Amino acid sequence: MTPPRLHSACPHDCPSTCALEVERLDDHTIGKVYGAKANDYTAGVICAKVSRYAERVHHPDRLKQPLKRTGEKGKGLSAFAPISWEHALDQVAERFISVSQRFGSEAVWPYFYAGTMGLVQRDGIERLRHAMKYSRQHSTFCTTLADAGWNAGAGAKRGVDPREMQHSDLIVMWGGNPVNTQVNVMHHIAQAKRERCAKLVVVDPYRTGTAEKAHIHLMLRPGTDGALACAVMNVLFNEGYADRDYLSAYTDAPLELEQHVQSRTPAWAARITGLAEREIIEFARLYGNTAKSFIRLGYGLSRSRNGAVNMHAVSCLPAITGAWRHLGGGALYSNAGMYKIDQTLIQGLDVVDPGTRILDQSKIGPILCGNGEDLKAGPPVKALFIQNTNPVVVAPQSRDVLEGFNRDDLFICVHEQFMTETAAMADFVLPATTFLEHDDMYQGGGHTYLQVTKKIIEPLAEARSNHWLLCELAERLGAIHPGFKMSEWELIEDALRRTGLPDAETIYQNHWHDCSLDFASMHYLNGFAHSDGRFHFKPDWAALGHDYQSMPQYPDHLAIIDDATKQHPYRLVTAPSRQFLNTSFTETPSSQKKEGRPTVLIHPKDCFKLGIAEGDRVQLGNGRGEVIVHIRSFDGVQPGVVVSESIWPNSAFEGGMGINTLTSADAGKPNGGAVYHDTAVWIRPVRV
Ligand SMILES: Nc1nc2c(c(=O)[nH]1)N[C@H]1C(S)=C(S)[C@@H](COP(=O)(O)OP(=O)(O)OC[C@H]3O[C@@H](n4cnc5c(=O)[nH]c(N)nc54)[C@H](O)[C@@H]3O)O[C@H]1N2
Ligand SMILES: Nc1nc2c(c(=O)[nH]1)N[C@H]1C(S)=C(S)[C@@H](COP(=O)(O)OP(=O)(O)OC[C@H]3O[C@@H](n4cnc5c(=O)[nH]c(N)nc54)[C@H](O)[C@@H]3O)O[C@H]1N2
Ligand code: SF4
Ligand SMILES: [Mo]
Repeated sequence: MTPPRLHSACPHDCPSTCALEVERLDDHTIGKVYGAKANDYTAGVICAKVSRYAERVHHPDRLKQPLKRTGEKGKGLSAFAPISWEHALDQVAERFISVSQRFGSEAVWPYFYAGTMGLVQRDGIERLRHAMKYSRQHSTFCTTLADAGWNAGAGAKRGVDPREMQHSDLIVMWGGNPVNTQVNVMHHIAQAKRERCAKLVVVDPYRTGTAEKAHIHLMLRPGTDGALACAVMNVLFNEGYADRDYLSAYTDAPLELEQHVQSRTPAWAARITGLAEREIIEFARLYGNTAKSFIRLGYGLSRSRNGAVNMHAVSCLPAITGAWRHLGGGALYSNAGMYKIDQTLIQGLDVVDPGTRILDQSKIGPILCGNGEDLKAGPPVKALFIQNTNPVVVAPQSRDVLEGFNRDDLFICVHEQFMTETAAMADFVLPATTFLEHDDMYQGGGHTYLQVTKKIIEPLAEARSNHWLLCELAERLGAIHPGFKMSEWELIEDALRRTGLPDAETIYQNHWHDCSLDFASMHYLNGFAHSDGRFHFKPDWAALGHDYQSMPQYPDHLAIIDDATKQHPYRLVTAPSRQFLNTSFTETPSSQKKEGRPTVLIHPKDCFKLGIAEGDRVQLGNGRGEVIVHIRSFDGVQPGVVVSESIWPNSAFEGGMGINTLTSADAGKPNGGAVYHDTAVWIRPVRV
């Protein structure tokens, strides 16, 4: 008998938020996981790592019971002893209370990210924070720079429906690598190629799996997309590709922009990007000649100090050619701003104290090391409560992060599915459910569907959901909010009701709800989302963040990146690997095996210069530290640029320091944001 397939949604931090069908073998066991064929975005395509999810959810290393540390930090399971939930909860709550009493409530910092994208399980921690006046979090790992750059021009975080790609004649994948990071985009691209002979252009510093499938690969130096985009604008204006009617109807300052980009010639951009002038002109003409051109923006171009400027510059292109007018034309960065789910009860937005300080997530290293500026003149952080993230590995400036986590006076509680390197530093480690073991709802940034899911199997052993844990802690801490008395399902129902969407059971029964807007709105044909209804070539950066002073008035190359120098001659990109999802799946043997080992891709000319060959070990370093990796000689990158696919656990590296030892906690402009692909390093051979 074939096992029943139940509907679910992938909870991982991936724009695809695939609609899933999960084989249920019994109350505790799943079989294979499939992409839902009936969903016209997922279209039956999901990544390999999630199709073998049984390997992760039934992994022998899943955490099964609450643990209290009895041995050294960082040693893993052997340094912990089991404890009952009752005792663990009481002791954790007692510590939060005593820390608050001694140092003020802001000395407790609930810290989270998007290990699950479920709105209830991911964001519920905000309710505890706000109810207790704990320090707030500026969530800067991922979207902050891209959001600022996109919103600067278009004014709202939404774009063209990705299903329109099948009507596009040109798809430009700019700063994203969907073969690794959202594989079903490739399905839609393949369809457009097959049915319309659509062309694919990829803009990426290295020859990714996506770039291998492209007609044109613009292999630029990282952090230089603003220059490339300006030169494309120069050609569009000067060779007659600008849609003058569209510009005057829909944009703020087209004549000024045209004037401004006159000096941003292809030759100028060639010097900055390392591309040939001819390549830039050829791409600009192709783009200018194609009405139905779809720019799919990834995050890669935003993960630099100047990332928001780069993002904004690229987003100007369809506003010059008027591509927005056409079916299959325009641009998409994310549709997350389209759903507008009212999360008042989930996040406790009704009890926010605007006086509590906000700490930058990406600066967790400097913050824990007591850097006054980053602490915003408040008390030191004395207690961390962590859900859905693994900062010891993923946050920049690992040396500081580790120094901070090693503080004897810092109390740490981590709620996790696995003994991550962050959990291994904790005083208490509490076992968490997976998406298959709890209810939630999900909105897809890379598409237009909202999904509501129910648990498919029973929680493993004593694993409990984020929501359950928050309610238990709230009771012991005296946190008052109606959300702590509701079930996950009731919170979902409340949010949907407030938003004016169909009820939870209806969406669950239908598997998903399409939240796309009408064609005119998705294409901003009724105006862009600024008060003047126009696309802004001249962004109001001051409205988007406090650090705007040195930002350019028009799209440009903002030369504030960690550029190569004599001391640090190589530019390092730490792009996502295919088999890991951030650090999730680093625990599954099949993913480990396919990824091999921490590696850096180096151009053959640089290998020659350094006197190294395929398989050798090198040390990469800068002022923040050093790491040791194996090399692969690879000609799909410019000399002077190196790429290390991430994010391996620190322990996978010889010497135990991982790739984020090298990345900086500097905040991108204007509103912060981590700069993971903006790092200059030196390289030295490791001689045996
Ligand atoms: N060098 C480098 N560093 C990077 C990046 C890069 O490109 N290069 N990318 C950055 C980006 S974009 C991001 S978003 C961050 C992400 O970094 P993380 O937030 O650490 O990423 P994840 O692996 O998605 O999730 C973290 C953990 O959440 C746990 N988890 C999942 N579901 C649940 C749940 O329901 N409850 C609980 N309690 N835990 C759960 C998982 O077991 C996992 O260990 O990394 C950043 N770091
Ligand atoms: N398999 C897998 N899937 C994932 C993840 C993962 O780690 N592994 N992470 C998930 C998360 S949290 C996120 S946010 C998304 C991220 O998904 P993407 O947007 O695809 O990822 P990025 O980290 O932005 O890197 C994408 C590409 O940008 C390129 N890039 C780096 N710097 C620049 C630049 O300056 N300009 C340009 N044009 N390109 C540049 C990199 O080389 C890389 O190929 O993927 C999600 N999906
Ligand atoms: S592609 Fe992304 S959303 Fe889809 S199954 Fe894989 S990780 Fe999940
Ligand atoms: Mo991310």
